[in-house]
Amino acid sequence: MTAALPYSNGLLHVGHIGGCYLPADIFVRYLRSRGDEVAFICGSDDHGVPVLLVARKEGKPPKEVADFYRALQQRHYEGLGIRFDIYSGTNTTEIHTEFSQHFFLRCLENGYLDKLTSQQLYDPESGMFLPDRYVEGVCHHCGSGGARGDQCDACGKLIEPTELIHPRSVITGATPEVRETVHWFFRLPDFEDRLRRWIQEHDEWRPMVRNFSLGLLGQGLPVRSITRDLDWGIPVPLPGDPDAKDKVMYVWFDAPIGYVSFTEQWCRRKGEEPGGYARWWKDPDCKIVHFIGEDNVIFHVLIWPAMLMAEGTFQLPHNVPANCYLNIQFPGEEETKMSTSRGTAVWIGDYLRDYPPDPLRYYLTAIAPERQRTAFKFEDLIRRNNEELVAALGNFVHRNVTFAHRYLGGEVPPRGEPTEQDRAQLAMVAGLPDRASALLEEYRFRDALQEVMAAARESNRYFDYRQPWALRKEDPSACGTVINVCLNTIKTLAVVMEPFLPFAAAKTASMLSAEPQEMVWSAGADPLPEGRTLGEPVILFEKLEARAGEGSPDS
Ligand code: B3M
Ligand code: ZN
Repeated sequence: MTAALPYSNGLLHVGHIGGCYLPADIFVRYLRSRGDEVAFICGSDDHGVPVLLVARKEGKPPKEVADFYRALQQRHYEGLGIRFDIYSGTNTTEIHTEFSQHFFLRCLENGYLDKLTSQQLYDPESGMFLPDRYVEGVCHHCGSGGARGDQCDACGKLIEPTELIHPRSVITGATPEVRETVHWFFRLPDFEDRLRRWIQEHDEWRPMVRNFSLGLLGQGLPVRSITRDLDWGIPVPLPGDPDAKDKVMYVWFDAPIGYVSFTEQWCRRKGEEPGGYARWWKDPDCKIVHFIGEDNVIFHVLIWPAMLMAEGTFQLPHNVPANCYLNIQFPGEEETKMSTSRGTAVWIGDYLRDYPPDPLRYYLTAIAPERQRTAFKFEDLIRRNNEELVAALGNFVHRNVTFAHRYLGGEVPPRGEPTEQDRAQLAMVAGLPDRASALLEEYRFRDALQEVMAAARESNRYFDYRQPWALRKEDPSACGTVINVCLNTIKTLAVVMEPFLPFAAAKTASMLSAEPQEMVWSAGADPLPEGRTLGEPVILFEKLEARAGEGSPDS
């Protein structure tokens, strides 16, 4: 399991988290609960122009910038309960250099790289070539302004920098000139047929992912230069070739290789012999899943699989569940793109200073842009926390655990002869893990969470209908049965909510005095032993209030 490697050039905001890190974490937690062996791999994308531009602005060496932001990113993931097995960085380990150079050389040996003299944009004022994001202009595909020299945000297509309309150097503002330089080009067109067949076989993939990629294939893929005139990146490993001097790999060439090199790094950290990565990347019993955002589809569904085919010994990804963009909407304003530079985002560090992680995980899943773009609204996060997490899920758990402590000696009461309502409730809950699984297996995280919440609401209705507070005097045995049914409901809810709300699930397990092996998916509907002593009741979700200014730009 991988989640896209964020550039180590800035802070994480809710758009990043909702886009791929949270769904990946949910899926990993679910698979582990189900008993699968999972490697959850991530780290920062340290190379290329994105980091160089920030280094320039901050007047620091790129390595210092990458190390700084990587450390903060790691802290923010941890704060949200997103638990990678390894969070590395493409500029942190020799292993990554070795793997990247191996891929480059294999692609070359296998005849998929051409060395060509090509025309590149050059900034006469700064005296340097302007690869990728060093140049901006109007997109030659769709005509939108603000297209960067690597990709257009508006249409998602790759940009050929020399074809940008009205190009402008990001460094000096100068109009670049075209100069010749030698680069290595990846023969992407050689893979068109294989890529098309492979994508067509996967009719279970999200329609956006398939349609976008098949659409690009329909227009024909270009050869892509995979080297750059920069001194920040993985060196081109051709010491005998004077043309390779001062060239590094294009950041999008070495970045996805990070998934593999970080896997190897993790295996060695666990004390395995070199080569441990192969069990994950080459054995068809292992399935590779890449969680990404919509702007990365082209790289993960076309270019990276083509690189894997060119290398020749790896398996292809099993699925590439991409989310669409998550926009943001501030009170009284239009919905807009989240943007670090314009300050239109909610940063994870800021959020975690004032609020607990589960409500954000909940809200980001509830509005996940799985099929189309959606918008983050801070006041909706607060409202849904209060109306849904507090009022439905938290309330159900709290009212039962406190009832058992107050009136039933803090134990799981015996289950007597169930009524029709008790039976219906038990059946509803017994089916919950399977209903949630079916949705999770299809990467429908939003719908799976709705199943959990629907079950919580129905359970509250059951409690209200059975009125255990009245039964306590009229029919103590029936009262015990209702609380027994409810405590078992809570157990199943905790198992099924764990991937989404891990902090609340852990608290719930301790209220039930449950051992870890009782809280796995397959044991989710197994009954709690009667007579077990419960843990102290704790509050799962606090009622939240928006702090003054929260949810406005730059608050
Ligand atoms: N660094 C993320 C981005 O486009 C990019 C992902 C690399 S995944 C191998 O912001
Ligand atoms: Zn465009």
